[in-house]
Amino acid sequence: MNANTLTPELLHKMDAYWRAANYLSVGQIYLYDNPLLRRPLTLADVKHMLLGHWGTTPGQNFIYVHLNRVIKKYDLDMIYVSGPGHGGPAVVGNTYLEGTYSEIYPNISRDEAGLQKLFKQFSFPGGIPSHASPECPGSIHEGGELGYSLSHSFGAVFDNPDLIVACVVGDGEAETGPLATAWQSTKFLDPITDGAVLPILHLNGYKISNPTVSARIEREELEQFIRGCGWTPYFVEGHEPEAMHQLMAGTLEKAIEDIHKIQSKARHNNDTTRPRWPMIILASPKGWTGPKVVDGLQIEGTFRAHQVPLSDPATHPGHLKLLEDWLRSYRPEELFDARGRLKSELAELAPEGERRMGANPHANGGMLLRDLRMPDFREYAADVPAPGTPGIGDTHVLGPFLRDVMKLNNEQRNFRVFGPDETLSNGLEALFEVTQRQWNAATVANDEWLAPSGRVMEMLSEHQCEGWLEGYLLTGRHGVFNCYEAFIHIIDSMFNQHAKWLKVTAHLPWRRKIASLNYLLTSHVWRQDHNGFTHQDPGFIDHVVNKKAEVVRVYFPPDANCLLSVTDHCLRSRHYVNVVVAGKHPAPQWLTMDAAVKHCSEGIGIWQWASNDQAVAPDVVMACCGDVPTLETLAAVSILREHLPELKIRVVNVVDLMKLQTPSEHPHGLSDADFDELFTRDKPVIFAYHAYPWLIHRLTYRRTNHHNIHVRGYKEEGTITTPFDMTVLNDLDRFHLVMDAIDRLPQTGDQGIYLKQQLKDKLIAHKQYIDKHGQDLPEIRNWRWKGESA
Ligand SMILES: Cc1ncc(C[n+]2csc(CCOP(=O)(O)OP(=O)(O)O)c2C)c(N)n1
Repeated sequence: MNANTLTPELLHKMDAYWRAANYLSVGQIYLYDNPLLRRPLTLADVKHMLLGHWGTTPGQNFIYVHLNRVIKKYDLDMIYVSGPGHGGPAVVGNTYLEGTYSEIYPNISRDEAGLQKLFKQFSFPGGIPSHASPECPGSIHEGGELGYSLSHSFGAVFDNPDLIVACVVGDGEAETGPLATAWQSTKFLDPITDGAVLPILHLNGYKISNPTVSARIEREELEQFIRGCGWTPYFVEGHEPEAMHQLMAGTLEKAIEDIHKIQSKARHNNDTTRPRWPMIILASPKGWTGPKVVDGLQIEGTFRAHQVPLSDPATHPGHLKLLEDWLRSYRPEELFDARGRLKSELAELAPEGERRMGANPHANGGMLLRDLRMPDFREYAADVPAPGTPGIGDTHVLGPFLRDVMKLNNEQRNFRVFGPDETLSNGLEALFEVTQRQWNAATVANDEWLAPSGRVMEMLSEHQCEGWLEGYLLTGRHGVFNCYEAFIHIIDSMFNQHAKWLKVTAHLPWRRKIASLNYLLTSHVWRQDHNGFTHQDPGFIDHVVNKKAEVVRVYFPPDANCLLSVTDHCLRSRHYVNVVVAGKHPAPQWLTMDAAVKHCSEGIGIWQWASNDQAVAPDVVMACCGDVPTLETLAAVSILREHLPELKIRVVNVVDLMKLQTPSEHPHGLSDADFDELFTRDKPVIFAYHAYPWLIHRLTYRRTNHHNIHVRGYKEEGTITTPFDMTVLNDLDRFHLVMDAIDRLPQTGDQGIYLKQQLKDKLIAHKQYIDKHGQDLPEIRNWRWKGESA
């Protein structure tokens, strides 16, 4: 690498800029006042609670100043993703130095008063978090939970051919499962239509109190690992600033030029051969430029530099002087002018306008968000001449609608479908009529629907699907994640982080709203006939509803027309996480499209055509939520109505789960009066629910009639068995539902007792039949709703 990339003058200035960023970082962690050290440091100038992570910060400051230079030199459209986002002082400090911070937060002005506030607010009550949090301009990745930086970065560059994401990967972070797999993302990147990710593995050697694996294997082994993942690694290693600046500058130029060469070769020759993308391994001391030795212990270059290297001087008096020496070592008087503003000859090193990484619109994706062009979902309706009409499988009906969303937005290139190798299995085969799976590794005869450019993203890593989609949404595009219901749990924690991001950004006026994160969960718990227990887990819903009501929505469309209506709504929505649970197997259809639109708009309602309590108060409410519970409930209602015709039954179907909560808990919540009207104040409610039953209690515990709500759902009884037997194992089947009703309706008297006996016998007959024939009884398989029409 050229050791003279930088002129001495430029090197000197860049080093000064780096010192300024380091100074601001230490200031943020420690200082309450006296931001320019105009007077000797006193105890009163130091914060009481010292929080933050120093160790990663100087390395990230170093990277940032060097990225600024190449952005200017090559006029790059670049954003910065901080994997070890706990190094918040680096991104906050750098966006302050480049001016974006004060533009967004004028109170944090570019002068001494602003500096004082910048320092004080960091990790301070009422201030900002210590990570690259949503409050930080230029950030699409908080980095609090490690592991997702590279996936987010790839999501950001899909369909952004001119964008480069500089992604700092912590060497500790690199040990996480999601990150370790994310290196493979290059096999899913089209060099023509997508941008580039430049990973910078920050090999500072340590995590919180351990060495990192990458740092303690032979350099050659590390190099081979990275090469094995398809990248060309460039090492920048050392600790002596001058040499490191030259090395980093030369290496970055090489990497950017490699990227440009790859892209222009691909774009000019229409050559999509999978390139070896460059990446950088920056090996620098942890806590670089910080205190070397404190109280006899080595700090710089060890794990001890991870958080705050010096303790509270109130309890460690000697540390006050060490802190002052440390701060003064950056020579702030050379960096800031009399007003406390970064000197102009240094400030001019930063890019200008939207080329500043803190001001790049890609990092505030809502600014770039364009509405999807939407087909009319009504045109994809399943024909439902009467309730109970057999259907082909609800997701198979949805497929053509998604296909046409894809087609209509092909030109805008802002819609993708993500999934871990299940798009076909989940019934969305229609997508492949208009697009392919994006795939940039080898193909052989008999492969299907693989192409360098495609809009279906399938890697067998739920983490990548989630991370890519999040990155895609955060940079202003739209998408759907289709997944087996049981395995969506793999990304529980990623969902958490995204939901937190949405909650915080919803209240930051300068952050524009982004498209919702849409999950289509199918191949669900009730229809895992051949996969069995491992594939039966509807618990993601319980997890999701823990999150802020303003952010989460959960939908259980009972049939295909409802699924179309709900999906249309979700794709148009903003800044939510929408969870839609739907079946893919042939199942009865209940509502015409008109009825479905009304039902889904209300989210919950009485199915009048299935009820017979129009003239008088009901004796029992049969409620259902989910496609299979709806089927079993209607079958139960038909048994009740045939055998106990006097009984007045009301059927309530729930599409929007959040309707069950009170409006004080969720904006969709039904008022108490409306809830009482549907569920009565005092009649038994038999509630058949798709997932774990206790959630319904959790959502309704404040309601008048809560003590009468009897819920059936999945209670962790599963195996490989017939569809109906799955419901029997969990007492959700029609026979149990009828027996539940009879138990709560003493007025059914002997008729009820006799019916119950018949149903118990039926359950035994069912078991005997499936044991012998391996399929459900004909009367179950062929059951059709014979009641009145919708
Ligand atoms: C998933 C996850 N596990 C654990 C932690 C706790 N944690 C915070 S920082 C850190 C070490 C990070 O090391 P590295 O990625 O190398 O960053 P750096 O050394 O640059 O700070 C750990 C384990 C976390 N934030 N996220």
